[in-house]
Amino acid sequence: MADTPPRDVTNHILFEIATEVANRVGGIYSVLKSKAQVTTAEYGSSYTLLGPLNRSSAAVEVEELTPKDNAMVETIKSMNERGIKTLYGRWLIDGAPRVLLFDTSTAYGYLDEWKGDLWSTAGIPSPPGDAETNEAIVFGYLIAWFLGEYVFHEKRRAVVAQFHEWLAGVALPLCKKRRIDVTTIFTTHATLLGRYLCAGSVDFYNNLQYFDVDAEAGKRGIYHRYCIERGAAHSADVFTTVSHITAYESEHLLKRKPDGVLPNGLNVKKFSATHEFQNLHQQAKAKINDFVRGHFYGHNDFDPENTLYYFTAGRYEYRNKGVDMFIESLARLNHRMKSSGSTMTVVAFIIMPAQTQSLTVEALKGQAVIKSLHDTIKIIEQNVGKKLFERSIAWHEGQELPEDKDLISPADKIMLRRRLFAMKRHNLPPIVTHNMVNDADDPVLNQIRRCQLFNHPSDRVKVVFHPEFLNSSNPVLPMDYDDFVRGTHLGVFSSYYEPWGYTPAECTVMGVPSITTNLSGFGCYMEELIENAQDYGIYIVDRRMKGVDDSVNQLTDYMFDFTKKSKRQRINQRNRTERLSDLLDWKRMGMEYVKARQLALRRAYPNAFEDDIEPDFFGSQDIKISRPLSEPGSPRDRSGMMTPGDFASLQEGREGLSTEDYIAWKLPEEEDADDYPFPLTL
Ligand code: G6P
Ligand code: 1S3
Repeated sequence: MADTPPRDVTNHILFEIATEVANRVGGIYSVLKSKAQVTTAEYGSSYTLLGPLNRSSAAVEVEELTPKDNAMVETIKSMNERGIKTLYGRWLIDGAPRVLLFDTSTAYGYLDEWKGDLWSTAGIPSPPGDAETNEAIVFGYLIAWFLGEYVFHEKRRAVVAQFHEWLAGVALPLCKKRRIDVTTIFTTHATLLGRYLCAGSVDFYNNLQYFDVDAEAGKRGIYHRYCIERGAAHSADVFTTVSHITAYESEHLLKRKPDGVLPNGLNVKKFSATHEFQNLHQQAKAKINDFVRGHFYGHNDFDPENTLYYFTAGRYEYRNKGVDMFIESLARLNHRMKSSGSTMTVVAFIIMPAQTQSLTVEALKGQAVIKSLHDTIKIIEQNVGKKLFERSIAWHEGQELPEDKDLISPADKIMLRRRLFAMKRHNLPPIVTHNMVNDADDPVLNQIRRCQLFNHPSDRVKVVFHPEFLNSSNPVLPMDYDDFVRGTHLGVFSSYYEPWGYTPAECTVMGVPSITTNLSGFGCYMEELIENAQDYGIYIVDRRMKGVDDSVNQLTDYMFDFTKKSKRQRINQRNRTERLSDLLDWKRMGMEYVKARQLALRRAYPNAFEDDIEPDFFGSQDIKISRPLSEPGSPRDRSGMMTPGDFASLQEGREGLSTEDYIAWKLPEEEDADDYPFPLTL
């Protein structure tokens, strides 16, 4: 056989494969979308995302293009000729990466053949009736087909293919079996078994090494899915997860120790001055105030100035996302605030989509009565102003000043009285804003019932369950999620199973303090990086070493202490929280992706590298961010890469990429220290 020249690893091509490309389902969409900017800055047109075609979301998210790269043109042509429909285009997001979407419905004719092949080549079964798995198989075979053809046409440059999550993982064993000349990375954002086991009532973390994984998967009817996930993890050249805690879980449940951790970043947009985001908080809070006035009509006996908004949000996984613990802690907080005579009120929001029928009449009525009251008072205000003005211009020297008697006309008084009567209420303000499909069995509602958090006037903690994602066209709470988060005071995410956790990370970049746990990837990451995370508004509940009751008490303590902060302290803390946002920027986090790709290239093409010793790409570097700079004795000169691994990128010499593309993180300079005269915690 004639020697083929080695593939060019320096100038390689990158494909990222996932089911959430230009198709919002969950967390992976956030990862791909927010990361796009740094990846296109690095790769330009050498980067393409591959996903299944969802026509309705692609219609708004993707602009069709004609491919220019010859291998891409030839590969698409050949697949199209065999009946596979595709859409090639630009994803309309920051960075505008190229995407190639496969219409899986055009490949179902091959399903039975592929299922048989999957069994004979990889030993992975695929029982009938599992539509999600069928879709994963069809997509996986299309991807393997695409990659095989692509490297046939592109013989010069190396190809890195990074797969996200089991749903995109079927192609991995196929690439290996077919010896397709690509190097692969598999990144898992959770494990199937982990999610299932945690949602039940097992002591997950203490038993990780003892689970009989095949039996547990079988008991839950997910053995075939588990095989795909495990097959993907074992077939990839490089296997990674999103956090150390999920790495540990993967080692035991998928039986392969990950090569590295690729934490999730965000596309951080910085404000030039802190007052800008503080003003946004104030504006967004005013909108939440409007909602609260309507929702609690007839019971607005708490002062908005002394009211704090706490919230939790996410996918409705009651136990995994720690909603059980949150509600229990709210009940204890209520008790603590009552017994200490607190003058504060906490309104706690739970934003988690559940099955609903419609908004409740009560929720709609609440907003309507307050709007009518508002409109009526506006009319009265105008009438009063007009009358006062007329009396004033008729005033002569020597007369008494225009009197305020009868400024409100009898008709206006009647109108006002009607509005006040409409606000009379014989029931308590509702807990939930929607009619639930399964009200009696809903775990959140049942926990609220058990804890008797019924929005009684004497309660210092009020609860609002909004079982639908937020959006600005909602008639009851018309706000987009980001605006809502900005207007709150504290995010609470007491998760039991949370491989990463975007929700607290989003709070941080918006300058909103949050509570998370040391069972979440984000919590562990921040705990490792910041010496005294609480000073920065990052509170971490210990759910690892403490018993449940102690963890609940710790969460209650955090929430209670927060109610004791002065407004000034809250403002200062928000400034500190926001200053951490560079820490979560993809410009830093993306570094771990660079390392994973380098490792994959080294493993597939060792001869292309001069030194044959694989560097420890992901070895950890123990640098901590110290106390806030306003605290005595804190260093001002600390800087460094500070990602979980040290930077040893081999891409340095590559055209188009320099270390400058990825910022070295440096704690921003503290503003005038006089701005922070108070100790942070009481
Ligand atoms: C921001 C605004 C201030 C406002 C404050 C309220 O900092 O710039 O004008 O007073 O928010 O903070 P609070 O924690 O009470 O919502
Ligand atoms: C997963 O989504 P989830 O909410 O089911 O992936 C996310 C992105 O990596 C991650 O943030 C989250 O913790 C995982 O759980």
